[in-house]
Amino acid sequence: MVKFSDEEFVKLRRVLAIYEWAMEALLTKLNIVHEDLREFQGKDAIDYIASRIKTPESIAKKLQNLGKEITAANAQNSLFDIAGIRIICPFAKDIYFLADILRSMPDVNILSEKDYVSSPKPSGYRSYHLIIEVPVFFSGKTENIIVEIQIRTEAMNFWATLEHKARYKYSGDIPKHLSDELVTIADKIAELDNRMFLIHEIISLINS
Ligand code: 0O2
Repeated sequence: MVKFSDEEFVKLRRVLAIYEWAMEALLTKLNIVHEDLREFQGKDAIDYIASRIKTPESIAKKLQNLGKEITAANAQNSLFDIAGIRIICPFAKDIYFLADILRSMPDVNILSEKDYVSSPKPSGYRSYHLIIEVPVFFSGKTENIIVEIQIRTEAMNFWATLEHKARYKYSGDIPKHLSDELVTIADKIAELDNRMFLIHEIISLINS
C-alpha cells in the first residue's frame, strides 16, 4: 500500500488541519442557511449536511493514480476533494436553489460546477458538484482552500452509495449486467423523485 513518508506525513497533518478549518467555516455558513430556511422562511430545502476530510491513505492512493509523488504539496495542488461537503435535499429543484445560495455567498469563490442532475453520467450517477474556494485566516495569514460540495436528493444519494460499494467490490469494473441494472434503477429513481415532487406541489397548493 502506497504511503506518505514520515517527513511528508508531518506536513500533511498541518495541511489537513487547514482543510478542516475551511470546511468548518463553510459548514457554519450552511447551517445558518439551513436554520433560517427551516425556522423562518418555511422552505425546508435541506434534509441534512454531511462532511468528511479525505484520509491520508485515500489521498496517497489518489496521488498515485494521478502519477504524482506522494507529498503534502502535491495533495494540496492536485486534489480538489480533500475537504468534501454533501448536502442532501428533499427534491431535485432544491439542488438548484442551494447552488444559487452558494453562488451568492460572500467569501465563497466558485471555481467550477458540474450538473450531473440534468446531464447524468453514463453510470447513471446524478448529483450537482461545485468546487469552491474559501479563505481561511490563521496565525496572521490567509490561505484560499478548496472544498468540494456535492448536492443531491436522498434517492440519488442512496443510489450513489450502493453504486460506490459495487465499484469498490469489483475494483472499478462492475459486470455489465449489474451496471445496466444500476443505470435502469438510476432512471427509475429520477422518475420517483419527480413524482414525489408533484405530490409535494399538490399538497402545497391544497394547504395554501
Ligand atoms: P471517491 O472515492 O468518492 O473520492 P471527471 O469525471 O474526471 O471529469 P472527476 O475528477 O471524477 O471528474 O470529478 P467528478 O466527476 O466531479 O467526481 C467527483 C466525485 O463524485 C467522485 O469522487 C465520487 O465521489 C462522485 N462520483 C462521480 N461519478 C460517480 C459515479 O459514477 N458513481 C458514484 N457512486 N460516485 C461518483 P472520486 O474521487 O472519484 O471517488
